[in-house]
Amino acid sequence: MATEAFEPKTIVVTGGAGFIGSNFCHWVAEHEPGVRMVVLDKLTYAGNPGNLAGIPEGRCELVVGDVCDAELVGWLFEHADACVHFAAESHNDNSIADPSPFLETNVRGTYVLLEAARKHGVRFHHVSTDEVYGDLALDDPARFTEETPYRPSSPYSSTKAASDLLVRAWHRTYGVAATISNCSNNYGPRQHVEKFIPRQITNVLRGERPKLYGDGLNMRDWIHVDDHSSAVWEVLTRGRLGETYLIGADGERSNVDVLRAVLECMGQDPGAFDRVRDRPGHDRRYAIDPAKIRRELGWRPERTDFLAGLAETVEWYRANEPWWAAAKDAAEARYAAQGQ
Ligand code: NAD
Ligand code: TDX
Repeated sequence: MATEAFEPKTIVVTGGAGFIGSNFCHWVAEHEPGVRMVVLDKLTYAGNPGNLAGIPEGRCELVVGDVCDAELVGWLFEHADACVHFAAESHNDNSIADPSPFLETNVRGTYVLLEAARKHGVRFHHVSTDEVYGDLALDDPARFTEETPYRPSSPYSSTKAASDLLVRAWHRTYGVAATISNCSNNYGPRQHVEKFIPRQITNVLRGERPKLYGDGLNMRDWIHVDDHSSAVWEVLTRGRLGETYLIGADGERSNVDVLRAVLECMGQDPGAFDRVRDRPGHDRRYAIDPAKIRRELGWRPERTDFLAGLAETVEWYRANEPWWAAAKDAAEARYAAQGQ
């Protein structure tokens, strides 16, 4: 059963200027009034300081820096009691084009943070992905559980798997007070336009046709980012040390169904998309069995109406073109170079 609640006062949030990290900071600012956040973010192409706008003064400070910078990390950990580690290179297609920053940030960065957590006695929550378990066949009745063997497919997911294994080893060998969560595909506001749902929404907003990889029958298990935030908070504060918790919201859908839903939501013909070159090694299906986090921590997703969440997300991108316009040009230039 869950240990006594841990009540952090100051949390280092790595990658807090990215999609999920910034939504987590907004969630904590709203739900946990006694907590102060220090965001450590390198502001890569995926980080945007504007993502933290609107969080009240004094609740969240941004430190621009690299999780691989041991001196900086050590200094921040001296003044914190917990770290929630979101920072990563997070996009599969980029990892296929150039794996090197994935090794550096996802593996070495996690190592640097773990060493600092060990030295300073900081509680460490590692945010990971269901992709470490590889993929399932479309007709497989199984879903991933905490016992599923690791079988990552892409440079991205293999570096996330490596980082998970480091966390497990640092807990067992050095007693670092660590937990891990592996979540399914997130959607919601502030997601980078390189990712599937925002890429298609912004294509339609620009009068361009959405792009579907391969046959589009690949399944992803969608969760609203706010539900991911509440689950991470539960694991950080009430999870058992050394344990892994899978986070999912029973949201399996094929890519082609999601794409048709985006088009319909935006008043377009649901067949108005292009099929493009498939992703090399493209995982077929991800699916999470969230029984453990529900049973042990009583966590439940609240944003389970996918079409309502999608409609809100479309409205967010419609209202925030200045946020995404430049990133869109750069992402589409990368896709064009890859034939996608
Ligand atoms: P993102 O790419 O939107 O954001 C990553 C953030 O990390 C950016 O702000 C970037 O500037 C920062 N960053 C990158 N390298 C850094 C470094 N060396 N030092 C400091 N900061 C650095 O990613 P996201 O989609 O928000 O994902 C966040 C985390 O959640 C990742 O660990 C990812 O593996 C995991 N995850 C994502 C999903 C998903 O659906 N997006 C699902 C499950 C798990
Ligand atoms: O233009 C596209 N067309 C398309 O068909 C893009 C960008 C993607 N796709 C497909 C590929 C995937 O099957 O859509 C699906 C979702 O793609 P991504 O948004 O790139 O996500 P995915 O590869 O599933 O990984 C995501 O979920 C797990 C996150 O990017 C990871 O960080 C997270 O770990």
